[in-house]
Amino acid sequence: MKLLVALSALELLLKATDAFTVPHLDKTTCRHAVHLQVSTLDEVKPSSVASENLSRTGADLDAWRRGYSTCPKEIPPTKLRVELPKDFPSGTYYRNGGGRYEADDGTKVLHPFDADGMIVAMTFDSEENEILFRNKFVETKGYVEDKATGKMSARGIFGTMRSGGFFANAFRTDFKNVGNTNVVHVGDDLYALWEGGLPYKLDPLTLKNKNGPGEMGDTNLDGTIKTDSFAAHLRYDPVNKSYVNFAVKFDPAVGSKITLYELDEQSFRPTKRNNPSIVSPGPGLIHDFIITENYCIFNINECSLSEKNAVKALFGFAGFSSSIDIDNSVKETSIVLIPRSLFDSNENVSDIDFLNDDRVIVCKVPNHFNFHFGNAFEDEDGNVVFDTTQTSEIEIDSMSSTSFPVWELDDPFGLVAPNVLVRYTLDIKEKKLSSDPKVLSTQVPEFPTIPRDLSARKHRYLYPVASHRNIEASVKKGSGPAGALQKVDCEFPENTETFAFEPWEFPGEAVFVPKLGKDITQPEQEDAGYLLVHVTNGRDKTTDLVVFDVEGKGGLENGPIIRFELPVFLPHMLHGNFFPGVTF
Ligand SMILES: *[C@@H]1O[C@H](CO)[C@@H](O)[C@H](O)[C@H]1NC(C)=O
Ligand SMILES: *[C@@H]1O[C@H](CO)[C@@H](O)[C@H](O)[C@H]1NC(C)=O
Ligand SMILES: *[C@H]1O[C@@H](CO)[C@H](O)[C@@H](O)[C@@H]1NC(C)=O
Ligand SMILES: [Fe+2]
Repeated sequence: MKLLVALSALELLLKATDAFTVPHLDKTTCRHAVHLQVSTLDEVKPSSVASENLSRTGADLDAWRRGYSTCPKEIPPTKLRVELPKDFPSGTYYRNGGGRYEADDGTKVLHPFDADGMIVAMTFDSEENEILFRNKFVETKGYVEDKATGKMSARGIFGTMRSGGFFANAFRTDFKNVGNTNVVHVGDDLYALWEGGLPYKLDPLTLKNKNGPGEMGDTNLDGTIKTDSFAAHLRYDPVNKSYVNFAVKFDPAVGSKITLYELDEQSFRPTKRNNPSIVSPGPGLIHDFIITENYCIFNINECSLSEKNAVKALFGFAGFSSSIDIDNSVKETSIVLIPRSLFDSNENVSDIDFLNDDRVIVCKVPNHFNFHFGNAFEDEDGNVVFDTTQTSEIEIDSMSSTSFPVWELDDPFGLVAPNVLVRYTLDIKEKKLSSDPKVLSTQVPEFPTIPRDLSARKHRYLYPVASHRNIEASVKKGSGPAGALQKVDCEFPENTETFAFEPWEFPGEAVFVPKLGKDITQPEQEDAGYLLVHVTNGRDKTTDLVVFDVEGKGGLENGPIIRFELPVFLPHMLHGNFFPGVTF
């Protein structure tokens, strides 16, 4: 359940109310000695996990389950002494993710995506060999209310219930904006993003709400965001120095409407005259997208509204996310390419019926489902190339629960089809695949990271998390949590490197930090950087920061160059980014 579902479930079920009358680490050899004021690197204890108690991907699932535990404390900005490589740039690594798994009255969060957001920030200073560490829960309206009342004040989209049982939940569709999915630093501000609502504006140093007291800090950016939500997956355009993002809204009468935004990277205000939008029939399950120089690209699956589950959800017997049915039986899915020129068009670019409007390119490709894309670019021949972590099918229903946390299932990964990383090359003139999809990794890849400055440009390497060990590619069902990192060579996949952690260790999404003095946009220097990752140890309830030097062949497989225990345990987290130059 490390996957992320994107749906505009708020709108979905508000409308549904109308629609239904009823209501590895061999003891790391660190090239750089680590001195911490907080703790030292412990000896890695011998494995206590019998092979019979490991999942098919080699994970200790009991340890994985304990990774979904509340972060025990907030640490104010605190200096750690860590010897850093001299070419490690100054800057701040921010990450967001669910941090709180029960209310004070004991009411549990039932799905990881319903947990209150928490930001962890690490500001690197390689001259002083210091890291400024801090972590804080995102002070959303719901979080503040929960803290004040001791209760779970609102339902979560994935099944978490308000305190008070059945009568406190039936017909409640006012969800908590948990602000838990991504975090971006813009100008002098930090924004916590959650796709079901507006961003929260935070102080980049203290991580407190920027507005207040009294105001919560959720913002539509002075009217910039015209929808009541804003996706958590903005994409960076390093050439035009802008962010492109989208919002999805579902209305049963119209379908799903996807609205596009292009914002300046410094001001976070529009750079273009329009906010193009497209409409598609049926509810959308759209969490992520990608851009190239000329296109915004979505994968739009055939979905329908599950009436049965929507009614159950209204009564509090199901999570709202279960109301979307993905049709796993269809043969094709639509890759939809929206020209970025529409942002500047003089035409009406609102509510474009993408299936019947020749301004939008639709390529049918074999059906698959993906939460996350790696990257996209236009190649020398004018093809659009993109990489995606996909599955053959997905069951949203099985991913939501209203009675116990999903991670407590006996076999939580049993029903999940394992991910593969696949490259698609599209001939956009012919509106079809120009070659067969190419499989790049079968080791259950997820969170495919690329260097920020290669976004929308041609890339060779991707850095996803992967399972502890590789599994047979032919297997239809039975996945596993993240237990390794990969450096995937998209041109020569046989050169892909993998570093596996211990069965009880679970890496989150990695970030790539380019080395000072290197230009990663030059093909021969593309991998000249460090890979940073938080590794959650669910056996000991500790979290380490682990750094790899991935430049050159064998860089990743040589193991970490820095590894130390953070001052606080961090549960499994979601998305983050490194912002060079952000110091305090
Ligand atoms: C496997 O896990 C179960 C349940 O936690 C435990 O009772 C059992 O002793 C474990 N088996 C081994 C060989 O460690
Ligand atoms: C990016 O900037 C270039 C140069 O200013 C401009 O020609 C191009 O249209 C811009 N691209 C987009 C998608 O805005
Ligand atoms: C643009 O105009 C609006 C009304 O202002 C209509 O509702 C849209 O359907 C129309 N969009 C297109 C693509 O013609
Ligand atoms: Fe995501």
